[in-house]
Amino acid sequence: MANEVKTSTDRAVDAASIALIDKAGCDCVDTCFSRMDTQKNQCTFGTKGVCCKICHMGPCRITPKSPRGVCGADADTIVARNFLREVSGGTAAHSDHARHLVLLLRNVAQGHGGGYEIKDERALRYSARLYQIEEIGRTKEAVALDLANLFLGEFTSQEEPLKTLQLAPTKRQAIWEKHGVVPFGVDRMVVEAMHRTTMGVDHDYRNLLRHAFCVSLADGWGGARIGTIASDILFGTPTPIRGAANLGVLGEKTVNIIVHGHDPTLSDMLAVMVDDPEIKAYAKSAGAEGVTLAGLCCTANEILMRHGIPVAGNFLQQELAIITGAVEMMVVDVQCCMPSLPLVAKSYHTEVVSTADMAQTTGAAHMRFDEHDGVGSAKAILKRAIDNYKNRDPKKVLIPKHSEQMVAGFSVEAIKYMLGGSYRASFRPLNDAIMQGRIRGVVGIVGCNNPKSKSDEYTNDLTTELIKQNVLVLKTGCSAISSGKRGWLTPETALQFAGAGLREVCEAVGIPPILHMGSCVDNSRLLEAATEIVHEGGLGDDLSKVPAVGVAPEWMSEKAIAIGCYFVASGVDVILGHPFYISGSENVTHYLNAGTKEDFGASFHVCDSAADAAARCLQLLEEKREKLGINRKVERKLLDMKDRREANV
Ligand code: SF4
Ligand code: MSK
Repeated sequence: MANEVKTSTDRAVDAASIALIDKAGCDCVDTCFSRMDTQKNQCTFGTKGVCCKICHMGPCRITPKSPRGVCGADADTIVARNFLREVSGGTAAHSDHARHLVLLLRNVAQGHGGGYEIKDERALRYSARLYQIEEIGRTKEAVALDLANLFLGEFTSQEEPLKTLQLAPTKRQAIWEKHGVVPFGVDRMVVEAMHRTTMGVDHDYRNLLRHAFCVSLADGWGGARIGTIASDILFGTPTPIRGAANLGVLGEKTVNIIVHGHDPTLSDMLAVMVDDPEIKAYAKSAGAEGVTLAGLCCTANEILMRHGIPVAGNFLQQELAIITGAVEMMVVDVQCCMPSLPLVAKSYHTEVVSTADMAQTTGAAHMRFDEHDGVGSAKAILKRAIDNYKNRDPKKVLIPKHSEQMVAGFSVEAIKYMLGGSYRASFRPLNDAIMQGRIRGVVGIVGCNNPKSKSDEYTNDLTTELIKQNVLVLKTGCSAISSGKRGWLTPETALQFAGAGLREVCEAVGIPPILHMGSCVDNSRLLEAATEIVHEGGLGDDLSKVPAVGVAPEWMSEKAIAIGCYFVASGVDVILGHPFYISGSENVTHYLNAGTKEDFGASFHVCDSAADAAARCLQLLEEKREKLGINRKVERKLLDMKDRREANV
């Protein structure tokens, strides 16, 4: 397989990507696709998870002939240690993102918000009540300060369980207690993971995996959830909004600026300042018709959900965006930004600008984003991009014509509102539709793309099959962008492919059968939605009973591993399009793919095709429906004469 010559149509399904992969070839520019080929056969020790370089007696690799490392660690220990470190990496990423937002919330509350404000006071007061913070009769700043301080305590708490866990159904909290996975402060959990996995500490694979689930809960029911709450307060809780997706959103005659990464702080300010008269005039004076701001990856999702800013693409399109030759600046913040971007940019006029001190790349210009002067920082970045417009070389420009309309912004609040209106906002109609069988269940499709497989193909095929089978699909991250690029995130388009029951419900309430719920951090919204379903009643008293499944078809990031773990620990089965690096340990593999079912009521499943994943989703949903007793079939009985006489027919 590795030596097969791949064409652009083997790499991606969307026409814009295909055209630009071809252009990269013509322009002699390396991309992740060509580098994937250069990597050839990837390391089998790494793939199995049996390579250890935790101490300098190693690196050690486990083989049948050398079943233990120099220190005596076996495959179980090494695989479990590596896995825990990956979960911790993902948790750290989501949670550090959240910490920045909480610090900004505190600054705003203290009156030095640098142009930021509390946009959603209702969300602030609602969240305060969730955490038993008195809000009636107090200013929003006072409430925000208490909430921000409480959130900061969620990171630093030493022996107090996370308060945010209490947002989960009580039965689930008891399961976490029983299995010893209740996390203390996020920071402590991640530090402890690093301690446990250093040489000579925790060697019991079960104990290591237990901590992996504990750390992941500090993410999903800690850092990630806090990140979403803080974003909603600062930037507004998303409501359905129209946007567009794919590289065709770039302008021929406008200054094109792409924001890429995850942090909404800078991108939200850029989204506001791009409409500033001073910036518009500056662009005109540079000979452009205006400025097109577009997003990539989850930064895109954040500003799409709140401002309708168009999405240039998902993860594997970041280099392709530069290859259009029409991007004046790519502004990167944190996470998922490839270090290759400045190398690709060398062949064009694009300037790659890093903005976070903790995330710099060789070859990129660094313009530190100062949150205390958000307006000033944003204007400086925009003006520098406009200054670069004169350097665009028309001979190098290829903007594909492809982009599709989409609707995003389905926060839990928005879904509730759509289902019940402002007076009776609730999940009741959804629960009823699931109980009646018009909707078979809910599947969350999340995560990245990965050049190991054809970009977007698995995700799109799975989505198609599920909605056909009357399954409501919730999406986040780059997976949501896949559907957007396909044009399937509007009620008009996807409904024609939905099964009759799903279509009927979606038409009645006016929602698409595929709901874009936000960024990777917003996977916490999926858990929030599942919790609403439990609280609404009729579909079990715990998350593990709800007919719901999570799928990460084309995942690549450690963050996806953390997300998968907190879904499983929450009782939601997770299907992976390709496996974790754990196959070197039968025990670890067995525990994650089966053993967790006993502990948490859910496990991981690996399905290497969309068809298999769809079949497994449906099987898991039907099993849950059976257990709930909502698959009751009306027995058809042929009446004999006696029955007829008794029935007086
Ligand atoms: Fe080798 Fe053990 Fe050191 Fe790992 S911790 S590198 S297995 S000696
Ligand atoms: S951006 S983690 S590639 S979803 Fe959230 Fe996309 Fe995956 Fe990054």
